[in-house]
Amino acid sequence: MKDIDLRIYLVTDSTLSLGRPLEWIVEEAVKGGATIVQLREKDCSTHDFLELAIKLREILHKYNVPLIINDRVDIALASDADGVHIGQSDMPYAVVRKILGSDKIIGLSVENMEQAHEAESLDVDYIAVSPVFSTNTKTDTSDAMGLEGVKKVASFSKHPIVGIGGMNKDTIKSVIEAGAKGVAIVSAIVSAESPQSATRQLLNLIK
Ligand code: TZP
Ligand code: MG
Repeated sequence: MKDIDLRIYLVTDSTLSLGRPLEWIVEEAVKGGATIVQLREKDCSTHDFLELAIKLREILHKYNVPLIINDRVDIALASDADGVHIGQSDMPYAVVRKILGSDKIIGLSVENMEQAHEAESLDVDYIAVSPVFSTNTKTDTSDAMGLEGVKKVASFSKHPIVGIGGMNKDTIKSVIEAGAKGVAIVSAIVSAESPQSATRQLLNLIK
C-alpha cells in the first residue's frame, strides 16, 4: 500500500475561486498544509486543462505534494501527474491501472454501500465516500451517505477513506472520527478569503 497523506485533500474548482488564479489558490493551500491536490475542472478545454496540470505539477513537486487529475488519464500521463481520481461512470479501474501502472495513485468515488463493497476487489489507493453531506458545489450527486455511511464503510473497507461533500470547519472532525483518513474539500478552501489560513485552520482541527 502506498503511503499517501490524505488528511487535507484540496479539490480545485476555478468557478468558485472568486476570480483568483488557480495556481495561487493551490500554492496558498499547500503553504497552509494541504497534503494532496486534485485538479478538477469541468468546463475546461483539453489544452487549458493540460497547461494547468503542468503548472500545478511544477508547484506541487516543490512542496512534495501529490497532484491527482480528475477523470482524465490522458492529462495525467501528459503532465506526469501522480495519479487519477475516477468516479463510477469514468474509465473502469482496471483499465486505468493498466494504462498508468502500479506506481501511480488511483482513487475511486463510491456513492453507496454496494459500490463500497465492490471496491474491495480493486487495488485502488483510496476511496472517496461521496457525498458525505449534500453540497451546493455539486448537486448531481447520489443521496448523502452521512457520518453513518462513513462509519459503515470504514468498518469493512481495506482502503483508506476520504470524505467529500460539505467538508468544512464544522464537519471535518466528525468525519475523521467516523473513520476517514482525510477530507476532500472544495469551497471551504477555494472560496476562502485566505485559502492559506483556511487550510491551516482545517488541518489543525484534525491533527
Ligand atoms: N464530489 C462529491 S461532492 C463534491 C464532489 C466533487 C463537491 C464538494 O464540494 P464542497 O464545496 O467541498 O462541499
Ligand atoms: Mg469523474
